[in-house]
Amino acid sequence: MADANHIKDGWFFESCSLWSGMGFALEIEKVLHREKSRFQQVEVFQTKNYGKMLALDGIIQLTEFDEFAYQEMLAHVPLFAHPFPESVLVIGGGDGGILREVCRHDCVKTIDFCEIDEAVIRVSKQFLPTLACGFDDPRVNVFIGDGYAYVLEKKNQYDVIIVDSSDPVGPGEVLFKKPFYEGLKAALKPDGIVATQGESIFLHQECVTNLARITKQLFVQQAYACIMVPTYPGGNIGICLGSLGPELKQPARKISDRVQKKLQYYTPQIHAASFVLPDFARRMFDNI
Ligand code: SPM
Repeated sequence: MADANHIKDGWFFESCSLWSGMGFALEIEKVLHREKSRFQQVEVFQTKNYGKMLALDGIIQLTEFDEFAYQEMLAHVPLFAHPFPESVLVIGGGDGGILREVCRHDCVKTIDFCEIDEAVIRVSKQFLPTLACGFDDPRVNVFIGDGYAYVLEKKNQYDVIIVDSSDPVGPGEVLFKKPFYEGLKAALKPDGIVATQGESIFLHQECVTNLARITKQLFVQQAYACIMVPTYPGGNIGICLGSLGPELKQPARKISDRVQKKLQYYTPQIHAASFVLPDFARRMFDNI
């Protein structure tokens, strides 16, 4: 967790034990919202150059400037890798950004959405309406509760599961462990795909290799994709994917012109390219 005093002289400073020895700062113009929910400190800032920013416990979750990169990739890589996803589960991501992207898929018939902290949804609806725009979609069923417990109750139900978690510190830590992944596997249909927030190949090598090891043990296919996101530490974040059937590194379906025109990051080309990793990372994964 970041230091509670993360604001100084009009700058928001993010630092965390997960990337110790470095920090990231954004100049802010205004605190738009601040509350202590049952689970965490929820804050929204107006930044000088990056639009609005959502922070949880002092860790940047997104800025309006580049949120599309993370949300589009975490949603569309698994969804386009699946030949016909009808039933989708999204865990976490109360800001609604992932949900917005999932809703773009007409073939998806039901979207179960489980978020532990109602405050994140409420605050995002108020301050980040361009992200929190999918909650009224009739296909969406919202559950407020613990994603870990939710997953363990589900069996053989979903074509795609997306886990938009915060970092593996505190309560979020269980979402990076093998029992959770066993639950995800059991909740998937026989050809299902799971995609989870996979941290950074530069900054969190132990966490990343551990996720890769778990998915390799449990799934038929395992892969890791990289996304450029300037406002995450190191400017990058990854997606850890596991598949019980479909090929992950190529889209299985064509994207319509109508959907493609609405996106800013995802293309079929970047889908494939995001799996081509720098050599140090390739070796890291080869050795697991
Ligand atoms: N829908 C957006 C929510 C963002 N969830 C992931 C946030 C991760 C924040 N920490 C980034 C650290 C990257 N190594």
